[in-house]
Amino acid sequence: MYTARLFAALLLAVVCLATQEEYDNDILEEGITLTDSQYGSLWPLPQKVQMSTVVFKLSGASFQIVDAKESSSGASCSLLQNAYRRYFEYIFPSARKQGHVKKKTPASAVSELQVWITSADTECDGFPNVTSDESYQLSVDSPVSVLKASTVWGALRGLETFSQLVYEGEYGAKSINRTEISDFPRFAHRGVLLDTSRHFLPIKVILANLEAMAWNKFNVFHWHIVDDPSFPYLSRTFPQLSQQGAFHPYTHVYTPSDVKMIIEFARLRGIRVVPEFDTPGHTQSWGKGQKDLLTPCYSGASPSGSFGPVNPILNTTYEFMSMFFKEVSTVFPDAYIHLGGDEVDFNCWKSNPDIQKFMEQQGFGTDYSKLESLYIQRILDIVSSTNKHYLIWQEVFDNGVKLKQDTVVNVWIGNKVEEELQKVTEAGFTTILSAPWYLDYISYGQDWQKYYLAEPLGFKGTDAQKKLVVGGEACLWGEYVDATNLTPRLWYAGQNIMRYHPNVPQPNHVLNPHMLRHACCLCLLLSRVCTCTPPLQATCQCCS
Ligand code: CP6
Repeated sequence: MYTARLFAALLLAVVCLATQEEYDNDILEEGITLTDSQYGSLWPLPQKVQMSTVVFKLSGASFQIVDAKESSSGASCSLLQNAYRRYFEYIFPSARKQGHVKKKTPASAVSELQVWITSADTECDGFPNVTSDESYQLSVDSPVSVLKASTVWGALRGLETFSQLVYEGEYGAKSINRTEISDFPRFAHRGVLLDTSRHFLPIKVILANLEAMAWNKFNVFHWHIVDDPSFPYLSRTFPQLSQQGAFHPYTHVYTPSDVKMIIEFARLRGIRVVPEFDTPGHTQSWGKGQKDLLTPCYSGASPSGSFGPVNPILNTTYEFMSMFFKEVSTVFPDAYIHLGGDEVDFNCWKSNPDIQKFMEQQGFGTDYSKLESLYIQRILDIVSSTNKHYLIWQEVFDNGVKLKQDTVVNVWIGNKVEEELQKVTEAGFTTILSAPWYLDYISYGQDWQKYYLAEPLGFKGTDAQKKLVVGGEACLWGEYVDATNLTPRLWYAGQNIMRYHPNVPQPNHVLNPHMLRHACCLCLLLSRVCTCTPPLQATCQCCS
């Protein structure tokens, strides 16, 4: 059921990642206490909101989103022009296209939202990164509202906020209250992990997810693109990897142009795409198209026919990886590549006589984590030489691999999270937290409570250490997720979610128009028919 309740358990992650800790702005200019419902559509709640009871109308026939005269950005910035059109259509789903006939605007209406980019470098044609400035100031007034941001990235967040302020007043007229907002995200890295190996995810599902991420101000798509079950990444250098390793060599692959499209769709929404090529474990699918890449496991004195992690003792392994990551570094523009390094099973390495011999030569004894470290070290050097930074799962840090100072350690193991964050930041590494936000994991009970309560800065450490926590990620591992359930599982977890968190103002109308818009747009994107509960039927146009 795609209804307004679409907003997910995930939102909790937003609560933790993108909102302030305490709200003290509940007093209106006019001195009236603001009821929670007026904040109802603002998600995540901006840092500072001053909302008045003065209401302006907004008409699809006259309203437009335009560049402010003073703006350093203009008609040539297609990212913003695109966003103006998109947000206009969110606000007026069936009205004329933005920029056509202009009717006279009635008094007490907002006729324009002027978008003012203040920095000389608007970053319009660039890619967002971890230091991007996403702050903005929004002033909603009549007849002109102004959205001010130093770069396009802040403007995108501000447009989202503006659209969230619009609601349907009496007789369905679009309305917006006089409001002053200034906002910036609490954390720079607000990620969602999707796994396209356990189940192939069609492009439109990935795009729908990126759309939902933008609505919730998430800014990193961590693309766990390949893993044991399948290799859907179509490599130009090694096409046999997906030819042999994908679930289907033509229909269940991401071609270079697919990947390009996903990256551009994300960029237009201020979202980074960080690919993960997880090695040396989680690589069964790589072995199908790349002979001798994986370690042959032995049963007694002879090969058992099964394979383990990447073979770390062959030169050919590193020759292959050099060429592979050279390609990956050109296909994905983000400054970071996630190199995995998690859950390496040593049993196969232990069984293999060549590996045993190598261990002896290196003086590693029986400590296979040393072999793992040797492998990872070489991969890190290979990737550094392509001028990329890298992220790794926490085991790589735990095993004492020597890491470049700009490495980001991804903490995912659910127990001792605080201890781990303390250690990682004490060693001076930047970190992002993924535990406990495993939205694929459904227990018999309300998982979202613990998601809301998780606090990335809740460990003992200095201010300098806390600054190293750049954010977090909600993970949707793919074992039990495919195109049929991804969107509802990630973005919808029942209306009570919104009501639980103490920091989230409680909308007294949970089914507010903003959420409705989200639900409807998702319906359209997924070309699925959704059913709406009776109060919504009148307004939810895409629902039957
Ligand atoms: N796949 C890969 C996974 C997990 C990891 N790596 C995973 C396992 C259990 C939990 C969370 C994640 N499914 N490649 C670990 C990062 Cl609880």
